[in-house]
Amino acid sequence: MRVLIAGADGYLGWSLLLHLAARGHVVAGFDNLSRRARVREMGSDSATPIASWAARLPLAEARGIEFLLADAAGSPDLIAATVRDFKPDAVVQFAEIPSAPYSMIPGREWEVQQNNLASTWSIMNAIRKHAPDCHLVKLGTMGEYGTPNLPIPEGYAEMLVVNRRVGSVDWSQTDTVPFPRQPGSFYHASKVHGTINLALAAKTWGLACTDIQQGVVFGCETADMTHPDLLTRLDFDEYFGTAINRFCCQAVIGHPITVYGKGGQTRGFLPLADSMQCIQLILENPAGAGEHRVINQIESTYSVRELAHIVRREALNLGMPARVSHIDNPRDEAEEHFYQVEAEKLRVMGYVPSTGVGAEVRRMLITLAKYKDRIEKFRHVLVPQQHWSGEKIPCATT
Ligand code: USQ
Repeated sequence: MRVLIAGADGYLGWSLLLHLAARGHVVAGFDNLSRRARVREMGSDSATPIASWAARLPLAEARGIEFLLADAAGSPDLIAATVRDFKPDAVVQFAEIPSAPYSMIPGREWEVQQNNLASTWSIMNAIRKHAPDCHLVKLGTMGEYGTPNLPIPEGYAEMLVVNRRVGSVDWSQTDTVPFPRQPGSFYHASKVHGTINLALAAKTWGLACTDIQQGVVFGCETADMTHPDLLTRLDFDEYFGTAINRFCCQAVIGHPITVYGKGGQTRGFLPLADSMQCIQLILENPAGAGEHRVINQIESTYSVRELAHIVRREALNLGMPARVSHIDNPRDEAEEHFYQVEAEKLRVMGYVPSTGVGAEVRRMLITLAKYKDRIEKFRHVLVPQQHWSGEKIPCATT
């Protein structure tokens, strides 16, 4: 297969480039390097010492990968020309700003939405014009659904309106409709807007679209990262770091593991290697023309509190003095709630989880311990300050 990856320099993009190339696919990727710039602007860096763009070029070339500098949001003509010339069977859209906290910084809300909508828009148009049979795989998020008091299906659900009476007429009715989206940040809202555009592009232009509603990915390497130069980035600051990755970096330097609020917030999680396995399966089992296929991509669900204690346990077993601390929640979110997710489509395609969360956390702690000094240098980015209200004040321990 010929696969073009947008956002190829990021956490998932670089990993997927290596993963697909190692399995015989013809791969090209592009990126505008904005993730590197934004993390630096937030006063942090990747815990893993990733190769510079210039150093990644020959590494990619040696694996037959084409690697280009291009801004999906800002250069639609360049993206169209890239799709025209590369003739992909599939495009994977990762070229979005992935952070909920960043999207809640006053003045950055629109930057996130504009970037994320524009980048998907230029890719959709490039496919429509130059590769209408190409499969578009877009990374959405489980956070699009929010935390409803209902089981979460894969994208669409049968809805029954009951006891809807107008005068003496019973209007009770059933239909299959998109499951309600209730995003909790402007970032998550940008992903909902992307989903709506994708569904329309499938319906009206006939594009073959898969919308992945992915949970929180964790892990710092895959089997394809055979040399430290090939490592993907791993962020741990309050903006671009995510729960388990942050917890492991905290444990490695003896910083308290920061559970926000009560810690009953429950999410779907997935190791990095499994995310690669799932995307490969999705590419090898494409959506049909005109189909908007939604897939929930998680391995299992955990509360943040449970995860913090798993990281603590694994760290203590490795002799790291880890402890868990509850701090004021900077976010506006439910801290105890119902959470049940249907994630069957990938299992039907053959997804087999590769490892348990405890084993993966242990592996991460061992790898991250090598970069302890790098993480220590950025200790100050571990306690969150950015509140959903827009205020920026360090959160206190509860
Ligand atoms: N949390 C803590 N302590 C921390 C960091 C986070 O308790 O130090 C909590 C948060 O309050 C939240 C949960 O952990 O309840 C998840 O937060 P997160 O930062 O790991 O993930 P989130 O902001 O939801 O976003 C991440 C990725 C995003 C992806 C999403 C999947 O940044 O790109 O879309 O995970 S999901 O969470 O399912 O929406």
